[in-house]
Amino acid sequence: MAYFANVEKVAYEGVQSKNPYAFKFYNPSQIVAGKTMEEHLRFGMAYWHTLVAGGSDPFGVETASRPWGSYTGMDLAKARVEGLFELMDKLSMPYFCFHDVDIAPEGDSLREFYNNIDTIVDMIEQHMKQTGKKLLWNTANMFSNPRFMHGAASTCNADVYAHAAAQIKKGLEVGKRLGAENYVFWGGREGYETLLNTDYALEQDNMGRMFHMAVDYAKEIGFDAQFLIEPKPKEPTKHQYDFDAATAISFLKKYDLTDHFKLNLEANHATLAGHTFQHELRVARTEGMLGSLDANQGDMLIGWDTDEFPVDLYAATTTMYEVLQNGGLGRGGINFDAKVRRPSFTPEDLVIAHVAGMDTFAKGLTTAARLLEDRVFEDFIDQRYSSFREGVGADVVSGKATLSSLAEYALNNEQPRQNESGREELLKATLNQYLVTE
Ligand code: XUL
Ligand code: CO
Repeated sequence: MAYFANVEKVAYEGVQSKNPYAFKFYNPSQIVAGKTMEEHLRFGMAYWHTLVAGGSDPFGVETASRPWGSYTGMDLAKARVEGLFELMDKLSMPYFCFHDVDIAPEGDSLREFYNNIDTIVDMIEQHMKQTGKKLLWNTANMFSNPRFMHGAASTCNADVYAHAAAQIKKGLEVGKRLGAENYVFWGGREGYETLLNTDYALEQDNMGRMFHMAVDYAKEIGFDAQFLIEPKPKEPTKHQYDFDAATAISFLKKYDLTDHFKLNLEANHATLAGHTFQHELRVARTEGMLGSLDANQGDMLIGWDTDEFPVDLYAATTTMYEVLQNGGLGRGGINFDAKVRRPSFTPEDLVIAHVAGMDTFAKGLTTAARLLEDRVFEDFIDQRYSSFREGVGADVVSGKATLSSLAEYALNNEQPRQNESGREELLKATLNQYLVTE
């Protein structure tokens, strides 16, 4: 059955098109910097926002009208699978991502949940075979159910810890069966509300233990996906342990997990941590830890994780600049962890929103590729740090310099080299020029 019967398959029509159901910039087969756009961008659809979310917010109930809205229970779960594959086909979206609870109802017991998952995974597997669509990543939702009120891998309740382990175990089996490229951990409740009741050290150690158990089990069953941690500083907890890229990397180093994990970075999480998305990508790629992206954006005027579809060309350009510098995303991709606004309640809005997001990143990619090709920032940066390629600077870089040798140099250096302008405004204006020209 067709849920989006009045929407044709979205085609690339170019920047002059006025058709809301056409790509203006995303032309999957177009070659950019040696690869097709499709190969660079590896777009993914987020099951929880697009198939499950209904538009509720802390102040109001659901508003969304969805073609599968009349179903309940397992029938609803099955209808959503049909909706997913139809939407992915219409949007030429190659990948999707889900939490266990997105695809199947939890039922009354863990056993029932496992059974429900198996039924839906059978169906998803069939559709994947027929359509060639792929699973970018799956994960376990260990934050919605009330049992996780104190955390999952960082809970104070060992039985809840065991339940979390059971969900992860099943998630890894599902990932293996569906050939997932990655497996994600986002610790929504892994953090604290107050340190007055918290054993911080035990909670951190227990999280480290859970990740090692996941690595061991994946090895045991031959699941070779890339593991990813998705940092976020807060919300729902006041303080989330995987605060940002730097904190998550330091955690992974402490628990000897860097060989098995990279990061899944999300734009709105970066801004909640007081960083740009580019900052988070730069930190991760510098450490060889850039895994995958959750594409969305927050709102300057609202302080929470609004998960808006990304339409900011500037941010998309600086993001794709980092991705290109990283040599691509490897097994990662660009997952639209984004939801339509509450008043954008029609099924058509789901299509329009993805078109907007995909176009934004396609344009970000082409602009970033041109900036790199012309070495706009690279030549400037090379020149800016040139004093570290000769004389005393070269001694610092090679490790030859000591505090004493540098002090002696400074004492004898009567005319130090003058500082030069950082030219921030010029660089930003140049980026603007690249954004508005082809
Ligand atoms: C929540 C969030 C999650 C993760 C997966 O802010 O981003 O949806 O992406 O659990
Ligand atoms: Co996310």
